[in-house]
Amino acid sequence: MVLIAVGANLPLGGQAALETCRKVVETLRALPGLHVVAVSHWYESAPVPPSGQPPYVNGVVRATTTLTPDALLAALQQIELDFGRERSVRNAARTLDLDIIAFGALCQDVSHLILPHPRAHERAFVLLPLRDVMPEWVHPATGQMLEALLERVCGQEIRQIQE
Ligand code: PH2
Ligand code: MG
Ligand code: MG
Repeated sequence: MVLIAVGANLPLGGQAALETCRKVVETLRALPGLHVVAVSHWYESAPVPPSGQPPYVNGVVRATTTLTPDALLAALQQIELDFGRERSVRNAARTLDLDIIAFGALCQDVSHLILPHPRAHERAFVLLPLRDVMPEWVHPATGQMLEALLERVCGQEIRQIQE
């Protein structure tokens, strides 16, 4: 079981961020070695930390995979590039961000890929869509249940986009 966070806050050509997020799910469905099991609703929130950037569209995809964590990361980074991602400073606005939130119960602290994602547990824009696809999720490193983590981020402003 792998959980992939999808985020975007810049249009790609004439394509709005929400449309990019929907399209990337189709790209993930076509990725060899990845089997998409569930896709969350889409959510809109202000950038964290606050900045003058456009709001983000976020969601979470639940999948199974035969890829290794590194191979999956490489595939996701290639998809980001295919969707116009340009890397500049940290937290810069982006046309697409794909983050591995968790790879089964794997806990690793390797600099290029920390698992589970080191900030996932403190972000409503990850935890709310995660609940859509895996309400029974338990944080592999701390043993905290998703509901407990959600209580701690309930002050963060976020809204579900009506589809
Ligand atoms: N991603 C970030 C930084 N800040 N804020 C929101 N609301 N959504 C994101 O996906 C996001 C962010 C770095 O990847
Ligand atoms: Mg990110
Ligand atoms: Mg990222």
